[in-house]
Amino acid sequence: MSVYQQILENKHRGGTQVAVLVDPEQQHSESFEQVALKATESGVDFIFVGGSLLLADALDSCIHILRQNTQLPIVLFPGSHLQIHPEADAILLLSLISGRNPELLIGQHVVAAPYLRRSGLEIIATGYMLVGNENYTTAHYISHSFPIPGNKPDVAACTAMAGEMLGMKLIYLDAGSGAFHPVSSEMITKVKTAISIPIIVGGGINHPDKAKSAAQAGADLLVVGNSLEKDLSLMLDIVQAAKNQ
Ligand code: 1GP
Repeated sequence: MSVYQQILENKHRGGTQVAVLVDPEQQHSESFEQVALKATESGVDFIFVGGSLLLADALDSCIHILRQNTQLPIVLFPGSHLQIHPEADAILLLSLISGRNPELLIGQHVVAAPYLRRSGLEIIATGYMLVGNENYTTAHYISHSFPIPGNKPDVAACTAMAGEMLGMKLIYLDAGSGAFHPVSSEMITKVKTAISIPIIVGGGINHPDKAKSAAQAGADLLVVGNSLEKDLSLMLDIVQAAKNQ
């Protein structure tokens, strides 16, 4: 079954799935193995791979190690067109619809399109929305875009509606990696009621209570990265908190 089909079927069942985000550049290669094993035993649904920077060109070895240690689908969450790897299962083709930077709305996609076509990857068009009031996060800085203010759920809902009307298959609400405040429940619920495609929520989900709140608010898929880089033992509790809603 395709990755998108799995996300859709879960949404129809009313559940919340969990993806663990692995940043190939921020972790040591031994930890890829640990993440893969822990994710499998904890009931995680997907492994996302991606990050903002290319420091050590570790994408290739990261994907190989993950593959050797888990059967979970590996989904690229690329920081740029340089983070495409044909041995993943799928790629979130992100268009930064919260921003007005043409390179991230369509520019890099044009450069990547022929390569993506040849790669055989499952391509999932995703309306990507940065959200938050915090001073520059890495994502905001790198993307040259302003996030949607965290206290403006109507702006987020209208942006998500436009994304769905333009044909996006997923909406990703992201407070940015390591965000102090995750996307609010109010904003998740408002977006949820405005669209019918699945909603991914990430950024700052570093405690089971935050996972529970986002799941209760209507997130179809939670992405957890930073907190697990610091403490892998959180994984099971976060997965259970998300799924028991
Ligand atoms: C960031 O949504 C992801 O783009 C995950 O965020 O690293 O804060 O979990 P964290």
